[in-house]
Amino acid sequence: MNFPNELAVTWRQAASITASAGILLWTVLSGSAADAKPGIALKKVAEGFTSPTVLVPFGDKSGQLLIADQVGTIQILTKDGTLLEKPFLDLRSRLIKLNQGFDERGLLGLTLHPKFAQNGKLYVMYSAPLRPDRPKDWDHTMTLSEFKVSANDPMQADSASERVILQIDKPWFNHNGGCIEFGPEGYLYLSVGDGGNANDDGRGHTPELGNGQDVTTLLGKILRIDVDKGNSYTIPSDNPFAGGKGRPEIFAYGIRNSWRMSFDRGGSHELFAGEIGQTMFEEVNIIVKGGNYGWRIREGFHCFDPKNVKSPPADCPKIDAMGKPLIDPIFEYKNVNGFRNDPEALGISITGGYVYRGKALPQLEGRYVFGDWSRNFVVKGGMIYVATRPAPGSQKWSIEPLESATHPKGQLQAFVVSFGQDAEGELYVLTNESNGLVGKTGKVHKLVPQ
Ligand SMILES: [Ca+2]
Repeated sequence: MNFPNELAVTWRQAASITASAGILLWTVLSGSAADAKPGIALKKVAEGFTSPTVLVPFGDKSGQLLIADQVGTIQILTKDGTLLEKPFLDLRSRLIKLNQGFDERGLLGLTLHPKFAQNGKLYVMYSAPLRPDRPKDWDHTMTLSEFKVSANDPMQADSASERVILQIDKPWFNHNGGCIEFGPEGYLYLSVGDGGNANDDGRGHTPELGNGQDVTTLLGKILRIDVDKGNSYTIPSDNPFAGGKGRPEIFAYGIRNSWRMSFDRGGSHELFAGEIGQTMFEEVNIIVKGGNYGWRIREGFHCFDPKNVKSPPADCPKIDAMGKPLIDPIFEYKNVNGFRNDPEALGISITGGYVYRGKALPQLEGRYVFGDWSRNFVVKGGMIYVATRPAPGSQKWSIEPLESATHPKGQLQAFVVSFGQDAEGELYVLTNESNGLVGKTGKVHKLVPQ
C-alpha cells in the first residue's frame, strides 16, 4: 500500500515537473475524490397522481408520508412503499371546479402542526369557489383550513373537523402561491400570489402600484400568523405591520408568485422561496421579516416595466414608498420566454425546493435543490438544479443541473410540479406528464445514492 506515499511525492514535485504529469495527477486526485461520494439517482416511490403538489412526513417518524394531489386528495404512502388508495383527506367537493387543461388552482398547501403528535392538527390551503358578495368577475377564494385526525382512526383525517382560518379572494385563476409552512418559532407562514393575470396589473390589482407593493392587500405577500391563539388566528406582535400602516398578517411583500417555499431545517433556518418571474427572469429569495422583494418594480436583479416587459429599464426606484430598500434575490436565471435559444435560459417557471440536510447524499449538504417546471409549456421538459452558496470572497451563488445516473444533466421527461422532504431530510421530486389536470401521470421520485 505505497500508493498514497507515491502520490504525496508526486504532489510535492508537481509544480516543478512537466505539465503532462500535472494533468495526470489532477486526474488521479479528482477521480479518487469522485469515487468517495455516491452518485445520485431518482427512484420512483409512488405514482398514480394527477399533479402531486405537496409531500410531508406523516408526523410520527414511522417513515410514512402524506402526499397531496392538486385535484384535492391527500394519500398516505406507507413505509413499505404502498400508496393507500382511500384518501387520508378528500377535499374535492370543497374545491372550485378545476380546468382539465392548465390550472394553477387546487390543493396547493399542506402542513402538519409542529405538535401534531399531541394535537392531531393539520393545515391545508385550497382554491374554493368565490365567497358570496364578492365582485362577480373575480375567480375564487383561497382558503386556509385546519383539520384534525379522526378520533377513531389515526390513518384518516376527520373531514367534518374543518376550521376555516383565513380566506383570500383571488381576481384571477393564476399566481396563487398557496404554500404553507410552520416556522421554527411555531408561526404559520403562507405564500400568496399577486392576484394573477400578468404584470401585477388589471382587474383586482391596485392601479399604479400593483398588489405586490400595496401593503393594504394580502395579495403578493408572504404572511405570518399564529394559529394557536384567537378564534381563527392572531397576529405575532413583531409582524412588520402589527402596529398599523399595512395588513398585520404581512411578513414580507413585493412578491409575485412564490411557488414552493421552505425553511432550511439546518443552518440558521432561513426561509427560501422560489419566485416565479413574469417573462425574463426566475429567482430565489431568502425571505426576511419586513423585506420588500421588489415586484412589480423589479424582476430578478433587473428593473421591470409592466407596459414593456421584455425591455428592463436601466433605472428604477431602489426604495419603496415607505423608504425600505428593495431586496434582490440570492440568484436568478434567465427565462426561456425572454431569452430564446440562450444556453443560460434554464426554464420558464421556477419550482422552489429545499436545502438538503439529509444523510444519504453528503455532496448535497447545505445546497439548495430546486427545479424548473419545464423548458417548454407544451413539451414536458422539467429540470432539476442545485444551487451552491457563494464561495468565500464572492457574492454569487452558482447553479448547475443536478446530475443523476437516471436523469443526466438534470433533465426530466416530465413537468416538475413540486419538491418534498421527509423526516430524515431526504428530498423528493414531484412530477406529472401533462400540462393540464388530466390523467394519472403524477409521480414521486426520491433522490437516492447510486
Ligand atoms: Ca424580486
